[in-house]
Amino acid sequence: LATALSTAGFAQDISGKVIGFSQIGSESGWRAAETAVTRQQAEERGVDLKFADAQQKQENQIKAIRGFIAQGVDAILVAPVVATGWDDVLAEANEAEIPVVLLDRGVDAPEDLYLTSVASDQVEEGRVAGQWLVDNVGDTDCNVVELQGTVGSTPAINRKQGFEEAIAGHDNITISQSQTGDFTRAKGKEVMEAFLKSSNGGADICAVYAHNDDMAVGAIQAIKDAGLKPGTDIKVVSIDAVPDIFTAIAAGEANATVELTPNMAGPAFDALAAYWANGTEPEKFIITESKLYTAENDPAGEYDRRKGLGY
Ligand code: GYE
Repeated sequence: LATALSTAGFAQDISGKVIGFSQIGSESGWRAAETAVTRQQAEERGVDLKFADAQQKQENQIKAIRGFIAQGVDAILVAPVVATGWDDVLAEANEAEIPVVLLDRGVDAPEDLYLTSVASDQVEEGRVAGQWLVDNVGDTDCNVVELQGTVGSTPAINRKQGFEEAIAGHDNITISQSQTGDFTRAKGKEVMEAFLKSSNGGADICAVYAHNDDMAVGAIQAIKDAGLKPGTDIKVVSIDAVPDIFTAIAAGEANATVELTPNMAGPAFDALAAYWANGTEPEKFIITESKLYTAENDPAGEYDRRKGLGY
C-alpha cells in the first residue's frame, strides 16, 4: 500500500512514527475541529499521536514539549498560544534533533528552530474582512467595534493589522472600541455587552469585527439581547467559517466570514514525510487559503459541507 501511495504521488509512508502534538486547548469550534482532523490524519497515516491539551497556558505547552523530547518522539507539532517565549524549548528540541512543525499560529523565534509552519495568512484574513466592510458600507459613517483574539497571539496581532490596512484611507470607517474576547463565545458576548452599553445602547455601532466566529456568535446574542438586529442594525464580519456562523449567515444575523481550513496537520505530515524520505526541506511557511463567504455562497450548503469536515 505504501508503494502504491507513493507512486500515485501521495505522501510517503510515515506509519509507526510517534508524533507529539501540543494543542492550545478548545477555545473555539475551529480549534476543536483542528484537533479532530489532526487525530483523523494521524490515524489514516498510522501515526502514533501523543496529544497534550494545554488549557490555554504556554507553561503547559512548554512542559508538554519537554515531555515529548524526554520520550524521544520522532517529531513535534505545536500550536503556539502566544508568539513570544519559545526560544529555549525550541532550541532544546533542535538540540535533540526532533523536527518541530508549527500549526496555525506563528512564533517570534529564529526560523531555524522549526522545520516549517503551516498556517493561514492572518494579515490577509484581516484584509479580506476589512475589504468586505469597505465594499458594504459605501460612504456612510461607520463605527466598528473590534473583538480581538487572545492577547499576544499571532492571529490577534495579524488580523488586527490586516483589517486596519483595509480600512486605511476610508475616513468614514473608524474602529471606535477594541478589546480582547479571548477567541471564546462567552467572552465575545460579555465584551459586546459592554460595547453596546457604552455606545448609546448600540445605536452608535455600525459593525462588529470579530477575530473569530465564536466571538461573533457571542456578540450576535448580545446584540439580540439589546433589542437590535444583528446583520442589519449592526453588521457582523468575522473569521474561521465554522458551521454555526453559516447558520447565522443563513438567518441574516451575520454577514461575512473568512475561511481557514482546520486541516493544518495534513500538510504538516506531508512535509515531515518528504523530510524523512529524502531530506527535502519544506518551505518555511506553508500558507493555507483565505476565502470570503457571505449569504451569496449558499450558507446552508456550507454548513452541511463543514459538518463532514471534523466540526
Ligand atoms: O481562528 C481561532 C482559534 O490560531 C488560527 O485560534 C487560529 C485561531 C482561530 O481559537 O478560532
